Amino acid sequence: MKRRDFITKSFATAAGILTGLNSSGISAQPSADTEFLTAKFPLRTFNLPPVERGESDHGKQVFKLKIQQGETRILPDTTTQTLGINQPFLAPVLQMKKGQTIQMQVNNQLNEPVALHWHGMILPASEDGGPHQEIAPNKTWNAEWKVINEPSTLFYHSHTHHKTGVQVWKGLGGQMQIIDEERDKALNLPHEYGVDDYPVIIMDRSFDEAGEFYYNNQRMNKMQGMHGNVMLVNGVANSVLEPEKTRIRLRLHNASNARFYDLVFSDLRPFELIATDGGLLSQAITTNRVRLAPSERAEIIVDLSDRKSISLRTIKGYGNLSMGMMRGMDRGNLDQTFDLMHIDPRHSERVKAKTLSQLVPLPDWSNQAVAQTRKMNLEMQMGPQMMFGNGGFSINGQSWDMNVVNETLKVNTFEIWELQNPSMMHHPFHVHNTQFKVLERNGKPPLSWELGLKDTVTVHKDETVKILLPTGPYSSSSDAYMYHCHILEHEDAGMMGQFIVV
Ligand SMILES: [Cu+2]
Repeated sequence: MKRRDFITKSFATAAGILTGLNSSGISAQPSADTEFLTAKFPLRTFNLPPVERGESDHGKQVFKLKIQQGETRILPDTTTQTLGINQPFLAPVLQMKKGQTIQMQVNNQLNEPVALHWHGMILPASEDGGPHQEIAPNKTWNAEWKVINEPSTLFYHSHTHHKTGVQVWKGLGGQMQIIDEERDKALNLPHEYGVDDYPVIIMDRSFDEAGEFYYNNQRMNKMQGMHGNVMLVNGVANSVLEPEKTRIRLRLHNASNARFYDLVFSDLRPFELIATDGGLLSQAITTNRVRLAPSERAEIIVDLSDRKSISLRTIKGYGNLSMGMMRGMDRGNLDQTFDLMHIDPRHSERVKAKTLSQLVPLPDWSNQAVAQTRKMNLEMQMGPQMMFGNGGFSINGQSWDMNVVNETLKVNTFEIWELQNPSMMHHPFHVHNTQFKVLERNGKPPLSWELGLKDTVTVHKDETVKILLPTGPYSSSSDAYMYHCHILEHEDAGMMGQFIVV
């Protein structure tokens, strides 16, 4: 694309967002401000993030993580100021094994505080990296825990007080993988990183006329969450994966601030869904679509032995639009069909498709006593509070307060949480320190992509979702865990609470 052309379009984007509340800016018509730019970028090679496995030191695996500023060429013809961990933008994939004791040495080179959270991990609250564990500029925070999670694909990202959205947007997030090669070999699962096992970290970003990230979490962007018109996979737009083999595992990971994806391949080919947030399903599910809300992960196995080039695509219909009167606003931006990346297997080594049988049995909690049932009401209040400042979002009538512990759980028990959403939008609800089971969705069985263990579940508008949640083995009367909406602008605006486990 010509530079001038690009500047015009990206400027229109920013201008469209800025005028979002003016009557002149409200329009259901497709216009320049809803145009997706990714397809106009030159094709680039798939970016395989570097992998880090830590260094063994006195029985611990030590990871040294440096939070830093950088400059990155994301747009075709200019650079963008970015944030990253051990690299200018985004972060390495951290691989670890169940049973290892992990020490994360997190050094903050920014001139603002950062908290770094290990999303999906079961660990003591003091090590969790929530807003209470802020790292001051030039300081190092050591977090240490023994990995007791099952092998799974997890997420690490900024969780800084009122700054989670903007820091993740600029690049403070990456994928963690708890791996078990022997088990995967026995189960016939592709497991060689960058050979037949690839992270696919999906996010959208928008840019201003100077090519810098555009981020503004007020007004419509606060209500809908920040959406962008440039789609990135592992930090790169419009990329092509040429896998080494024709049978590949993709660790799909929605690392977007607010965008929901309904993922298919361009030829609607079926694939095997093998894992959700918390690890493997009891058996693979053959499907041709999977929906991912912000922070959700799904591992799939794709057979490319026909050597046809395909694209990974999100299809219109699952944008976060359930907003009654507001439905017309920004429709194009929130809900469109577009490609995320392409896969070209013409030169891949042919691997026979294999039928997957049973994977691993999920824990049977059907006879567990339920210690407590709680209701979580996810609320958005309309009015000036919603449009400006940090308020307007709450759970059970309370916006997040650093100094208020909302719930007290008993260690090593099970609870049922009933998540209710009377608001205008879907909310992906995340609970720290647990992998839970979705029991029912409006009295019906959970959807096919949420049959496994989960740490985030979407509560659609007007729905009630019941989850069964183990409270875990760690207790502390002083350190709290968070539960919150994973639309990061909603989290920052108060749709978050904290609990202690005693
Ligand atoms: Cu939300």
